[in-house]
Amino acid sequence: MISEEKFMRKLKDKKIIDMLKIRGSIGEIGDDNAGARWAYLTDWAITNPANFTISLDNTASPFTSYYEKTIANPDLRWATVSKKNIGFDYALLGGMFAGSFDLFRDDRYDIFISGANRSVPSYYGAKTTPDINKGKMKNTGFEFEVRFNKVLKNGMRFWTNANYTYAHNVIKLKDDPALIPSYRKSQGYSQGQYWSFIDNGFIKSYDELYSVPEREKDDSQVLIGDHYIVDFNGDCVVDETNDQAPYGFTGNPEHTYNATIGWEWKGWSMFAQLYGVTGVTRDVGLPSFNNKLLTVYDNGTWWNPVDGDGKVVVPRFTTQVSYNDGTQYLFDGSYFRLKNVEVAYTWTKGWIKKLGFSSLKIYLNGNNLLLITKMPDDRESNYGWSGGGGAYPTVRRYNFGLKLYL
Ligand SMILES: [Ca+2]
Repeated sequence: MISEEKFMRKLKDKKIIDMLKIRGSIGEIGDDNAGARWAYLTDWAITNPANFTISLDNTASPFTSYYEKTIANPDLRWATVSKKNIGFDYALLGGMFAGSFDLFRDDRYDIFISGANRSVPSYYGAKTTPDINKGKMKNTGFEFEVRFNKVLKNGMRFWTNANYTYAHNVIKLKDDPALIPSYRKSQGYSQGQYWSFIDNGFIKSYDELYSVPEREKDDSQVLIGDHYIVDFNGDCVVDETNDQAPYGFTGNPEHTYNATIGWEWKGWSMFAQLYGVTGVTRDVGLPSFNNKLLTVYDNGTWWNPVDGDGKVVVPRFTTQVSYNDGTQYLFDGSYFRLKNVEVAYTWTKGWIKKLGFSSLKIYLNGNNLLLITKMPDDRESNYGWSGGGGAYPTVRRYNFGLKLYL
């Protein structure tokens, strides 16, 4: 508590700094949310067929044969998170401003990687690869909060609560194959990073159609009006493994900001809450019927050969051409929202007292009144039904009501 120190006395007496506190913490926690239950035990199973044919006359062996179904890793343990945090709390100018600032860093290590996700050479002899604690991840960020409160001489009060959060994570180590190019590795990117085919607009003419890079799948079905998919690694063929590159951010916003602004005077009160996020990418597949047909979505105009314009690839009824998505369905998920607004009047004196109540509040409020975003629909996450299809849209609401307090 710096503000209690002697050298701060003057600033405190003059009501410049009311309170200033520095704090920090450091600690370790475990995370055991990983892996199969018996991964530390070797599991033997009966072969199929159970008795090998080992003799020259094709009769089965009288002995049951076993194979090592799961190779154990007896050293498996939980992942560890080392958490560090430093911050300060403050109050300034006689309580007019107050708030806090926090800087944090989490280092995760020994992250569980299942055998199926490990990179082992093709000549590895066993059927399954043992699980391992190997992954490393770094999560850093900061949080800033300001509260403002001012009461004027005539009793009018203004107040604000605002905060901003930044969080970013990086995979420091995962069991990526050593010789693949860096854009195909998880290492160096965030957990949940999107990978996508990269499009370079539309194929506009037959001349262009014949000159686009060949696709490994459905090449004969590519037509004018489809996406020109970039051959990212330059080997003259577009394929699933080599031509998807990191694109945009993850589904978790890196920047979150939130502010509530209010005003009160003689029974009247008003407040508005603003909320926004940036640094987020959303995969909105817009499926209708059984495919990404876009039939019921207003998602801009389809590409057309007349004016060579449009925003989305012309949908096909059943056969969507492979690798055609490009970045068409990956949206900048940033938004800015007027989340809540309320206007109210409260009676606390006079007739309301005579009726035997302590107060009466009449209010009109609304949720989600304004939204600024590049997204095709109003959603805050993709965590609904599967993949890009889910997420129930956010609703707009108006309420009018009264609250009577005894
Ligand atoms: Ca390629």
